[in-house]
Amino acid sequence: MAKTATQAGTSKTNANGHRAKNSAAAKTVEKMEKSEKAVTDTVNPKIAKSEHQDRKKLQKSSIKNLDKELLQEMLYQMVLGRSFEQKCAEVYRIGKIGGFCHLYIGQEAVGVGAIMALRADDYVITAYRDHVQAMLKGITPEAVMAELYGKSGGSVGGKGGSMHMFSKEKGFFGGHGIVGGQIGVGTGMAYAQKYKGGDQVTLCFFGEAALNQGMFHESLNMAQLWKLPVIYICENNQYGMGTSQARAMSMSSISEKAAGYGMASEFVDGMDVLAVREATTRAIERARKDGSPTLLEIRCYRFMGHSMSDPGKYRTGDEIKKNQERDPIFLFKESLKEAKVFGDEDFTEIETRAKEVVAKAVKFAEESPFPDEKELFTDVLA
Ligand SMILES: Cc1ncc(C[n+]2csc(CCOP(=O)(O)OP(=O)(O)O)c2C)c(N)n1
Ligand SMILES: [Mg+2]
Repeated sequence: MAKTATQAGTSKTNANGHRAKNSAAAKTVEKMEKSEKAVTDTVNPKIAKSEHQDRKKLQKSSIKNLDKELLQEMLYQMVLGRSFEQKCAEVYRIGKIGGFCHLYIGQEAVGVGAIMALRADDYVITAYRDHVQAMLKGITPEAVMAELYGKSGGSVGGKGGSMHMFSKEKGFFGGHGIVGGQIGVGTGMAYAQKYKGGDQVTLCFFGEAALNQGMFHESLNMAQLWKLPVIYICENNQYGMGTSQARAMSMSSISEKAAGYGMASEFVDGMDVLAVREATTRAIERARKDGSPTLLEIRCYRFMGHSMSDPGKYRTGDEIKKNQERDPIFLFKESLKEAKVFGDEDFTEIETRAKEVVAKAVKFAEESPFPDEKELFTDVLA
């Protein structure tokens, strides 16, 4: 069952990251909590549809309190992330991008909701599914695409590729390929922030499969003990490569694992960008105030394979379709339209703008030269 923050003194919110504002909303929240199990269980398009409707109600009540420019930027960033990655898939298939390539399609609400709640001087670290998060932290689409192409204009000169976007200036510390490895590094980054005496925070993203690694448990223990300003974001897309969470983890409720370390935690619906933003904002406030860490379990679903080379034989088309009924971009657009914040022409403008940015990024990557041969032995650590 979904959990609210476990620490005394942390804010009391409902499990889905929205504060219940009236009794109708409270009832909807209750229903959502009951259906949490249904999100992951049997393939039932009817349930997916009713969850979509319930979630829309919550979004519409949150939208009323938010600035139109912010809403527009959130939608733009989600659409940009989606268009960018669709283009990645396209150019990967014609051999422009080599090596591993893990797409974020379906998970955009997690990155956008969480990273847009940060200040520019905060830090982010993540795993290899990193293109969209890198852009959200300020690395340009050109530099991300050129990195994917292995070109010198890339964020690390074309020597990192898809899994290793990085920018110290922007506070984006990778792009890591070792599952769970970044949890320890992220904890160290938060230690450095505290040591230096600022009030910056670190968002440390990882997949649910990383939780079975010792690194997760050791890091949470230290972060709580030493009060480190880190927000652990578990993007629970329900699969680690071809293995479902149910087959690999003895306990399904990830947010409850925080209780073992006396840490605050929340379960959040990762299809709802506003719920993600609200839950992350609460966690950030706690971290800035006295360094308290938080574990957020953000339940989502990846619409594409694990990587571009995944044959996808471990799940059915029906299951994917059911989850696509809850597409985070579609949901947010519908809520914005029904709340009369945006009309069709605004969506067209946003989509056109995103496509133009992606086209510019591809042009930049195509025209950027490959790294010089003399770069072969620079930045090499052995
Ligand atoms: C320590 C380690 N073990 C195994 C792998 C191989 N591997 C790469 S991705 C992956 C699955 C990780 O799934 P999850 O953490 O849920 O992230 P997702 O891909 O779903 O975003 C595995 C096992 C690895 N890279 N590192
Ligand atoms: Mg996963």
